[in-house]
Amino acid sequence: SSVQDEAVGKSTFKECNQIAFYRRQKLLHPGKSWYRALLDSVMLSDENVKFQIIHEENKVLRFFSGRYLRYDAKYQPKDVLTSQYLFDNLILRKENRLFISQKEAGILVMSSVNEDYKLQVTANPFQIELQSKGETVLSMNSNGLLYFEHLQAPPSDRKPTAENEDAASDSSKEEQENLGLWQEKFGSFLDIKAHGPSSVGMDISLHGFDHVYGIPQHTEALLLKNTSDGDAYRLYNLDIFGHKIHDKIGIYGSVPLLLAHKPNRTSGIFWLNSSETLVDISTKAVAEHMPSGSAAESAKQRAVPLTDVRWMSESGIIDVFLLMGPTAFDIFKQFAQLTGTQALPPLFSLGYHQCRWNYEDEQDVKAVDAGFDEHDIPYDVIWLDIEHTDGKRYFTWDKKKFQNPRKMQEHLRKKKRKLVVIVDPHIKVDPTYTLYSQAKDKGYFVKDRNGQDFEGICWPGSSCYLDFTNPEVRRWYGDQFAFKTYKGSTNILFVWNDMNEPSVFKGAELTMQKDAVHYNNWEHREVHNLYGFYQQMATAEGLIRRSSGKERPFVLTRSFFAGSQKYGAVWTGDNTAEWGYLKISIPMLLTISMAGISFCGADVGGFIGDPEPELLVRWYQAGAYQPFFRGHSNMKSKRREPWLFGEKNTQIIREAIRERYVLLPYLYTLFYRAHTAAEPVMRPLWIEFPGKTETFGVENEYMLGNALLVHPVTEREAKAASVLLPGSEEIWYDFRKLKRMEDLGTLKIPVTLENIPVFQRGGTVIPLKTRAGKSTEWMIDISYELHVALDKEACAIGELYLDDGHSFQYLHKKQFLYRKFSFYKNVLSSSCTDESGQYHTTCVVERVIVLGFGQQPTFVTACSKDGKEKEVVFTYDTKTSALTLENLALSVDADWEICI
Ligand code: MIG
Repeated sequence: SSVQDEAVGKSTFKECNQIAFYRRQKLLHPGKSWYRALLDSVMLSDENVKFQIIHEENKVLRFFSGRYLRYDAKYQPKDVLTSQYLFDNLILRKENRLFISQKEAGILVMSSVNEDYKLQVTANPFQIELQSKGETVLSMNSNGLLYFEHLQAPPSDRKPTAENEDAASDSSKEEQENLGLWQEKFGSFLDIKAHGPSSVGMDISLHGFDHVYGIPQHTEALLLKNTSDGDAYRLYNLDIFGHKIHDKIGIYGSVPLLLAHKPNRTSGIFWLNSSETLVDISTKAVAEHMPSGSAAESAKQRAVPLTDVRWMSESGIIDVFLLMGPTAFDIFKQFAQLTGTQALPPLFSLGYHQCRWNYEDEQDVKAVDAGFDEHDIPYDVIWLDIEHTDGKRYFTWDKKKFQNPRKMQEHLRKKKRKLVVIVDPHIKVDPTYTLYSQAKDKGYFVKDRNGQDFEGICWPGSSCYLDFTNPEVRRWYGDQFAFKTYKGSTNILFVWNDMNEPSVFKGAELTMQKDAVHYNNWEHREVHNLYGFYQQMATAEGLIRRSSGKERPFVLTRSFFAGSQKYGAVWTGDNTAEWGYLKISIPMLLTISMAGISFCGADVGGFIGDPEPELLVRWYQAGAYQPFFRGHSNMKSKRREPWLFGEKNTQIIREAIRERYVLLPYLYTLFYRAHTAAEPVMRPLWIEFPGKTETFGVENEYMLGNALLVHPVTEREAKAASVLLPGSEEIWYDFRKLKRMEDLGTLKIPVTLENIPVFQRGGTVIPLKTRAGKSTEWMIDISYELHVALDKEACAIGELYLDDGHSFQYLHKKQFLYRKFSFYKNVLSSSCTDESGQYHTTCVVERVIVLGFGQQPTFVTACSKDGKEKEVVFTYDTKTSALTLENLALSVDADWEICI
């Protein structure tokens, strides 16, 4: 209707119903599938199972193979996966090799050798059911929504060119237009589909599950909501300035990984597709689903939840990974086997980052840097936004404002601090700009549908976009970071990739035309969600190469995809300085973390607007306990360095940042675990308490590792916070007062502006520094303190990971320490967790605080493994039951015991 057409013109971003492939797929209603499996065609090899399926109407045959329906001529995002041996990691693990256990009319059952898994294929309609130990976990195509548009030749009367776009006259053509098979309009934008319709889709049912999570990035709640028609979760990387809260439109980054949880099991679905994707979710109660033929089948049925997830992608293949868990930590490992683990960040990048659009010039940088020292606030990195460049030509400097960038960096280096500069993917069209002219000559830009370099407007004005999907372009781009090439750069300079959705001002939905053309002739629509992933990959690899492979890179990206964790950090983009954005940042970061990207954060203070001082304070307190910790503000926002809001607020912010620095040994250890074992650093409560249903929807607090529960205050003038301390068998301790909490469950905890509620879980040991320093590098020699929080059995266990904090020596030379601290029968012992690692440090454990220690001890001794024994000075606080052991001077890199 004309009303609708007007709406299209007015709004910049699409509603689902304005997306043609969505409308096409929605014509297919749940019911009997058109697909039938030809079970006689089954071929079972060591690595996969293959058979054919046929579409009953158009008789198109396809292969179904172990994990995917494959049509080779379509785009597959290969670089996302880290391993060639995909089959090891999927439904069909090698040790679970399948054999055909049952074959009868219309049904084929394959079992794993140990009978843990069964895969039941029903021929007509085609359906697959996955069972684990007799329990149906997942089923595919049970609603018959398997959808596959196969490549076809354009109708001869309608060659896809812009010229005949107005030619459509008869009604069938109009209908065609509405389906958007060969072209699609949005406002004044025309998308021509040179290869015609290529959409794919499928439904997957999760049996017994009504809690689902994941598929970032949206400004939405932790628990995925049921979608209604026209309101699907959208995975399409977009630059939405001032995005709204509680919206299912896609922003900046996408990870098509969904997790489902019930008390005894977590399952995952990874829908590996980099084109625009929509996800419908519907949870309902159904009669309990029993594996057919099971004895329980005839038993009385009860109502159980079922969640249907319908995936719809504009293009590509169906390449879906069913992650079997059965725990959330198993899912994280399985997903990491596919897409890699979090890169181990250089230690400095876990410190505090001070950013603004913009720090104006060298004097400004020096003054802000000095401000931190003057006010005795630790920080590690100062950032330069786009204004530092010569006319938004990245890799250059504004010669007036930054006359001597090297000198400025030498100044920062002496202060043991770093610099991060922004490097965006759009390249100013300017023949005198070497980067542009080289890329142009080499043909490194994305092309438009007519084969010319795609031109869009961005910060520099008319711009071209590097084609990062091309490995040669990535190589060349990475080489631009070489010290020789990037004039004025030094090895304390690191990089921020922004605008890489990519953002194109005046483009359809402010991004690149889908019919733009990349490397190997792939259309942009195929790779859209990977554009930022590839830029960050190129940048990170470039930074590694500039150090001849020695140093860890740091690259922050705004746009991301599955696997981006391998290349650095992400942040949540342009949030607003309002309380609601602080609040939503928690589920947003938790969702990103569950999707494999541990190194994430939100702009502290809120990017757009001016936070009231109280909000800024609360945001610092939250950010201090989140993985990536950066204060940032918009060009139009007032200055907001931490000391600009009066003595009291400065004091509180200083304290929050110091707490962060003191906590770094623990945080760094968590990152090592994220790096080696794919455990998210920031985790929703339910992951730590998978059996406790009351935790499943909690999104106003979270766990940092397994030991700390953090409850940011997100309300103005809060006098109390309603905190859930989960687990009936747990003991929780106030992290600052060191006092055991009397009660469990949901508690009203009084709060002041001074800090936010943080609790340590009984049974854990947290390594800390005894005090903060000016930056991480100033803290290398500062001694350690252990917080040993006892559980019901008066036991505790924890770890410390340590290395040089910046190089790859931990990997190549095994130069690291991985220590374990355990408290058992009144003995605290320090031992080695990984004998293969060695790293010498003169650092000592200075102090140990045992929380929840039953009674005043009479005598405490410390003995090192070489037999030296000494008496330990201690104090015991009867009010809190905290036992403090002082002046220990026990080597961090040696075994020892403290006997109480
Ligand atoms: O549209 O480079 O999200 O952090 O300061 C604004 C300027 C472009 C968006 C980023 C923001 C950054 C800003 N950029």
